[in-house]
Amino acid sequence: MKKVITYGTFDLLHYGHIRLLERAKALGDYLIVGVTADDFDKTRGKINVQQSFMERVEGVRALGLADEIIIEEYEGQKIDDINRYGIDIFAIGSDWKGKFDYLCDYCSVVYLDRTEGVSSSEIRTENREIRIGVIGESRFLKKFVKECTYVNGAIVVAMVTDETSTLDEDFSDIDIIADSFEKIKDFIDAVYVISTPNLHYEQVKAAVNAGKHVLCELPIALHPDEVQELHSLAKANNVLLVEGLKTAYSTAYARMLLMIKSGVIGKVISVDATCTSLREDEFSSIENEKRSWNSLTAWGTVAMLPVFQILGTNYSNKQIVTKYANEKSKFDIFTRICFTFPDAVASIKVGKGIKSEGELIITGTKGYVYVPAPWWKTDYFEIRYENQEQNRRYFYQLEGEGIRYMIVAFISQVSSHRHTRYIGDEVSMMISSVIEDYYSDKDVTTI
Ligand code: C2G
Repeated sequence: MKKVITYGTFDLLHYGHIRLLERAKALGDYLIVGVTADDFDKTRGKINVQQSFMERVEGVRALGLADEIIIEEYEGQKIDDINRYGIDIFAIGSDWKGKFDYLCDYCSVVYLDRTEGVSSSEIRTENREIRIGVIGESRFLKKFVKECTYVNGAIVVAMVTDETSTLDEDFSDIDIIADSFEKIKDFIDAVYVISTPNLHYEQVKAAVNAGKHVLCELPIALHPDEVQELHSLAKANNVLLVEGLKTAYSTAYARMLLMIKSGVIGKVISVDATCTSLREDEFSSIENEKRSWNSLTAWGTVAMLPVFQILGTNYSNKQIVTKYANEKSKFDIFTRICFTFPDAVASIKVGKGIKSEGELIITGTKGYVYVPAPWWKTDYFEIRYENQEQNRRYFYQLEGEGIRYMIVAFISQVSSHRHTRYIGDEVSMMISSVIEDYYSDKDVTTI
């Protein structure tokens, strides 16, 4: 009996896949199809896969061509499979020509002509092309605009900025560059907001009222009641208002939260997060400082994320210690906040204008989680115990600092019209509430 094996993601199964499987089957008597696991696809840069693993397997199974379906989970597995299943022929589409010649040592390798004119990527793009308008300062928008080019179905078609005359070539593919939202609103389905936080409320409100979906960097607004109002408004207008903060969308960060929730370090007693950077911008006036991202809005939002996601939002008291660049502008070059919860504590240390080790440590009754600097670009973490032999290390691929995953999540939520909360409303509101307290000098000591 001649055994044939082939592999693929088989997302949104189409004619090209079917023809490939038919021809692979015809090469022998028994066909094994390896369907790639979600994690394996992510590590090889395929992050836009739309269907779940089970849906993809079901698609292949329903065709009735595979005699056996297996999961492809790791690099190098093909050699293992060929040996284990006694494979005679490895077949794959011609887009992989040459890439699998190394398997010739184990079985014969056949490249089958790829079917032209059809692909999962095209289907994904056709299904859900979301036209995005971006709002904010160009230096922050650069990365977002670039990352959109890697995400099927996300196209940046418009931009709102004050810098219309000084934009560089990174923005040359954007059709409409305007100085107000009114001028772009008829050409877009959604907006991404990364303007300075004092502008978020008005901008998000305008977008939501115009029926646009919104991805807005935290804080969504400077007051928690405004955040709540915007969420209600989004609901009433039947659009999505999604909290943006790249860390929350990284696989490693999400896995770390799940592990902690499942009790691997016991009961969490303390969450300690540090995020700092030096000031890259020179402020010409207090007015400019007032309008810019200070330590608390730029870094505090990031550092508070694991605190509230792990310990919840019901802290009983907090102390904010801050050092202003200038008291009038309330631009803090350094802020430390200690939170006390009923049975745990947390501290965040953030700064724009100081430098420290940007690590995250989560202390538990059985062990602790250590995420090395820069922890907010989470791709790696360790679970450490008293007995070092039990220590575990985890690594997950992170593309585009996590921004890419945030865009993928946003696009798929918009096209399925389902709000999957990576950052809960209560976390978002609590972050705004701490920022509100800071601006109203509540629980604040200055140094
Ligand atoms: N295919 C094809 N014609 C198309 C599209 C895809 O012949 N128009 C083939 C591919 O060449 C591949 C199979 O269908 O052999 C599955 O395609 P994908 O789902 O895109 O999977 P791919 O990323 O090619 O995965 O390590 C190798 C991978 O497992 C193959």
